[in-house]
Amino acid sequence: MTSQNSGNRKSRLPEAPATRPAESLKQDILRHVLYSLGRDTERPDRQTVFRALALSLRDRLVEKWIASQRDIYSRSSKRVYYLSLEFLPGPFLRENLIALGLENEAREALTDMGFGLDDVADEEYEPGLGNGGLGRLASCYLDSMATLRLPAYGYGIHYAYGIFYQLIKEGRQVERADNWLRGGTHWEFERSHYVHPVRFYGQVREWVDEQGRLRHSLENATTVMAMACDMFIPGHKNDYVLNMRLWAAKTSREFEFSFFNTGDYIGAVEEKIRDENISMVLYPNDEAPEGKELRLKQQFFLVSATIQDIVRRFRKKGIAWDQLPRKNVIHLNETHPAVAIPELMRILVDEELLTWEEAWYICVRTFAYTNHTVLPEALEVWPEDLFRRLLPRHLQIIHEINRRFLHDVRRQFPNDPNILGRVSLVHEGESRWVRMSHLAIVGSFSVNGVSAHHSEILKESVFHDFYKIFPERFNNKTNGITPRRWLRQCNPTLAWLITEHIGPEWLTDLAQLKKLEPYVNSEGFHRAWMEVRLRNKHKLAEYIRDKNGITVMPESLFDVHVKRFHEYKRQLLNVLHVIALYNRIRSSPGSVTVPRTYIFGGKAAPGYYMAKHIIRLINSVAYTINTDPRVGDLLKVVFLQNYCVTLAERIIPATDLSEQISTAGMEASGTGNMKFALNGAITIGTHDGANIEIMEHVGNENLFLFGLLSHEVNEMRSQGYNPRLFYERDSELREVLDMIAGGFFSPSEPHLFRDVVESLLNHGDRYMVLADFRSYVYRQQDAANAFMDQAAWARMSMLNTSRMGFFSSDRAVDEYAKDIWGVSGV
Ligand code: CJB
Repeated sequence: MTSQNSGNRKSRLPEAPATRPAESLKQDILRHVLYSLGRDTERPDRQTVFRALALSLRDRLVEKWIASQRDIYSRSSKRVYYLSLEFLPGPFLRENLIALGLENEAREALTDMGFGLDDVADEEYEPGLGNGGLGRLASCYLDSMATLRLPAYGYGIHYAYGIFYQLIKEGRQVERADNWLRGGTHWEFERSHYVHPVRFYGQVREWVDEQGRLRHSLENATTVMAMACDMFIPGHKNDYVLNMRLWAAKTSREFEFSFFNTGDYIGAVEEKIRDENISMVLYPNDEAPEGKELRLKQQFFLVSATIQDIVRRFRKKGIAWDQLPRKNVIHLNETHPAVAIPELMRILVDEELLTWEEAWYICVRTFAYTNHTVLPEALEVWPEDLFRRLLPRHLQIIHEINRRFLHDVRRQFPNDPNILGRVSLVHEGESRWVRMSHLAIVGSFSVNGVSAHHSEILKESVFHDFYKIFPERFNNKTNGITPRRWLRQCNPTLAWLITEHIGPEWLTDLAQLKKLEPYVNSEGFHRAWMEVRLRNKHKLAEYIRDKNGITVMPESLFDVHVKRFHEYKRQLLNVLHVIALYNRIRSSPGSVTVPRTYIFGGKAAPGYYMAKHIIRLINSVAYTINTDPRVGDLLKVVFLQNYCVTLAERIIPATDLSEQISTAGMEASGTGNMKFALNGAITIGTHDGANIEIMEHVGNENLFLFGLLSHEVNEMRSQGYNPRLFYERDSELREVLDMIAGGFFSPSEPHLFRDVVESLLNHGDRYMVLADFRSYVYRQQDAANAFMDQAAWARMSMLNTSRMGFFSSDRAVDEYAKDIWGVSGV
């Protein structure tokens, strides 16, 4: 039964301790309904049952967490601290049930109470504490660290508002605040006793102490408190649980009662609000930092609180500071937390009174940095003035790091004076900027990219000078995804089919999927495989009908492009091809034989005009095509609003063709590409990021690669790329662009999309859309032809899944653990 407001009347007040796990879970749920949520156990609604179930699981998680912590303490293991401004965990319920091995028990307990597990799970609203790939990767890695039993901690920010909720209204993206906490915090513990002061602004005072040492301290600083909120991340059925500690900003005023006694009550409250703003909202910009003061405050807030936590734990050991790197590694997820480097220096030098040399020796052996992007606009820089105002002592420390670093570089490269300006931590021009990637490289013992291709680009171009200076620091760690969420949880029937044939070991050893290969020639397995896939497509078709009112054919080719909207990800290239297909259907009926359903999803940064405009174009094209009777079932275009982890879990298992079509050289890795292929979708993609490695693993014949290679992109650019030539030479492309510019898809506003076409024809087509159009069209035709032979398609699909073992985040995290962190499982 799934009714909203009534449970089964068998629900009772808590009874004596039960013996069966399902019964004991049910008793716990009822206890939480009554004592934690204050509701009548006779008629809890579905949301209440969800929350009570979550609390019952939290009880089990906290017990295992305490045991895991004791284990780490008793072994005195080296610890890994993973610092990230973003985590995108997705809904927790199913993941936690699977990890705890309690799925069947929960189903039974809920059925007994008159509820369905799926309906209860649908009540969960996911915490959107990340923008996209980077935050989701951090969550996959925590899952793997827990499964590998690593002594690790995730550290981030407890944003009160996560990534905005996206609505599509009249074809446009509209942003709504994401109040993910409105339903309460059933998964976490607020630790009001774990608070650390974080100090900004003020002035540096220099003084000489009794021993004649030059000392620095910060005067007149503003203090904000960081309060820990802990969420638990269980390993897969291994009784091991990690902690993701997210800091929430609290005013220090609450801790200073005297403040209120001075009489300015309203002023005090205003200050409280200003302080607590720090953790109010996640910046919704993906790969284009906004450069706002509040963002730098957020970064330092995370860093300062975390380093204090790390130092507190280290101090308890009572060992010398030079042992810090032997006992701890601090991993920087992108440059966002890179101010941790001067912060640790400050503590060691200013507070612990180590010499600069001693402190630097410790720092450079403690930090490791992952770069996730080569987009020039995404490489973080901060105006030096802002830094000086907000973090005056840290800027001094950065200057001193830079002075010593440049001194060494000058000695190493006496004949290349220009190198100094290129590698300096401070860019000196009309205005001065602190370059966070340079700080991160100079202050870390390891610098890694996230796919083989990306790591080569770092060494050869973006950080080439640094590679010459510190060749031993550079390495690659190709990204991975957790198979627990991205197969077992999101595609339970396919997971079940796999387990039935090769056993369950693949869940923690994804290379085992290879064992599926003997079955690719079995007719029975083929049929079962395709039946599962078709069932998934039916479910997605239902969802599309419910949400968008569009009827799509489950048998059609589901061609899916879901990810953040960014010009380099080239959703525009995709829609140009959609329009070309539409024109073929109109001009020569019968020329398009494979019915397709195009599915788009993704958010654009609220201030990113072109990305939002492309969303609008897609929706306008969708409307024109879906309402044109000549098209019928041959072509449908759907934009699903508010793409997030929950929605990804619905879409990915139902996808036939996965669009991974970034301009070569621009997508560092991609992880969506892995999720689709793992679930048996075929990739159409460029030679970019991890696509290249996916190709190497699944075989060239099992995906559709097209387009320029990254060196061809560079050559074409340096030779003077002229997009107009492609327009003039290609009549099909010309027709498509003329339609957009001429208002075909916006008859009431004919000029609406003119600037989209302008960006391609008159503003240089920075992302080489026109240069890749023709080869994309050809490869799309290949994909359609392949889809017509369903047996061959099924084979490709199975081979994709069976050969994706390498892309497990367990493999990736294991490489980090062995090659960078120097830790092993407890
Ligand atoms: N990435 O999501 C982000 N945000 C950034 O600010 C920089 C990079 C993405 O990180 C993913 C995880 O490594 C990559 O797979 C993806 O290519 C990159 O764009």
